[in-house]
Amino acid sequence: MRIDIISVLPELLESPLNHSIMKRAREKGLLEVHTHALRTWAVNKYGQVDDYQFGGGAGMVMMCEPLVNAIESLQANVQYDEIIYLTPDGERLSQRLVNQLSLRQNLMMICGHYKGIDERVREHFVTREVSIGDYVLSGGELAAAVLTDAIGRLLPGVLNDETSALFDSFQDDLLAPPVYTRPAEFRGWKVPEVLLSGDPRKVEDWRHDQSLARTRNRRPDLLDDGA
Ligand code: 6GU
Repeated sequence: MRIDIISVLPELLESPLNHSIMKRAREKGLLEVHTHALRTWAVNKYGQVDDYQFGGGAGMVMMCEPLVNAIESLQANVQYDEIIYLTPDGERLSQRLVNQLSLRQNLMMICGHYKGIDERVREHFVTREVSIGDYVLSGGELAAAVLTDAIGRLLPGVLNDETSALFDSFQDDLLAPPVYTRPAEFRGWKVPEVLLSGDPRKVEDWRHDQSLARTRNRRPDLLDDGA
């Protein structure tokens, strides 16, 4: 999978995508992430990429021309399956959407800043708009890093134990069960007996019960309608 990300602050994207699982995925060539500084396509020598909004009001808007030049120059080399604009008014990100996007070959992501990007770019180039939750970030970069991480870890060969993503919270609309490691007793606090039993059937049943109970308690909305 190849992901190209257009941003006014590409440095913000690098660190989260250069450690741990994402670092390994990139080193193995399973995930190719290219970040692009929008200023490369600025309209003047001052590096301008934003301007005042028509109609007045506080806040700058990211201009059409730099964005469209950036998009089209990337499109000259790669056929993108989706051009995703990260924006708080987009579709709320879910594991379902992450799963879908992980099946694509080439994704482009556009990070908004200030008041966002000129609406005409959304109309004529963007194919999907994604928000990572109902709160406002100062820019789309952290959201793009979140989306890239969530997608990247699903790519075949990225996780060591390929089955382990199957047990993630949300992968089947259930939260993950509690986990423990050594020692079996710490300050008198014991690990549940069943996990030491060596009986895989019992362990599996216990984990499923715990998942259900945890979901019922914390996120009943996940059980209600299967949505
Ligand atoms: Cl994608 N962008 C910004 N700026 N804020 C957000 C977001 C995106 N998703 C949630 N909040």
